[in-house]
Amino acid sequence: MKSAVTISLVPEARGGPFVYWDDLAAGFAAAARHGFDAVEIFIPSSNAVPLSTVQELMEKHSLKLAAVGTGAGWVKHKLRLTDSDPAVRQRGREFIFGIINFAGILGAPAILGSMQGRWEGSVSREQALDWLAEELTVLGERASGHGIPFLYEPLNRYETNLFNRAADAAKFLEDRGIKNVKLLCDLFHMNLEEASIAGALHAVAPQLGHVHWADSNRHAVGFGHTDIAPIAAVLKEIGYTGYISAEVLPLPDSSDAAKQTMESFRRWFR
Ligand code: LER
Ligand code: MN
Repeated sequence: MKSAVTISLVPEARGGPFVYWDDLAAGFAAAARHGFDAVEIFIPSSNAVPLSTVQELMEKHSLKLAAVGTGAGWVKHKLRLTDSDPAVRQRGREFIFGIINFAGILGAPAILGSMQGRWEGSVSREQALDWLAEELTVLGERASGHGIPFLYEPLNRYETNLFNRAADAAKFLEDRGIKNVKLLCDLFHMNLEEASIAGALHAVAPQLGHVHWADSNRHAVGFGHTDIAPIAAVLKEIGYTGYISAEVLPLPDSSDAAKQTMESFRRWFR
């Protein structure tokens, strides 16, 4: 397993669960100082940051890129893949193509989280799921051009009504024959939605591609009340070798959230 910490360059996401903010170079330097293996970044769009800048920082600090989020597509550009307007869905797909390419060149997967949207108004659940399947199929294919999977993240009920639980999302990917899409399991969402976080991780083991490592209150693991022992045990038992990435609030501040995350990572996985 490998450790990662989040950096957001999206002002519209302010208040969100990211450890470092606004300054990519400072975020990389801090991640290296704390001993992380990688960073996970949230960028306003694929052309907002030069690829070479990220490449140079990765080399300078010997850090990998764990993943690149597409959340700005929703919070900044209001693009959703299940929007009733076909032009919005199309722009959403193109926005994510850009991120897949950006991340792919740097050896990382792109994530679909809040851009999945929700079914509501004139859009039935059935219709939204058909669109979601179509988009995930195309996005998985596009990512395969880089030899990297695409990541789909079930979210809690307050953020989407498409998929809230990991096993439901895994079954959907399987039933629809969607290739090269892995699941991102976020412990914060799972704490709200799963009967058993460890049980759900076990159930989706073959499809598990990435983990957002957060406590019950979305603070760094150890700052809330999630029982981590069975979760860590199951990740080891299933032979998970991917990223354990801290998508948490920068509380009490970024440095303490990063430090606590590394302490939890070393405690459970080293
Ligand atoms: C994204 O990874 C996520 O978990 C959502 O809650 C958006 O912040
Ligand atoms: Mn997440």
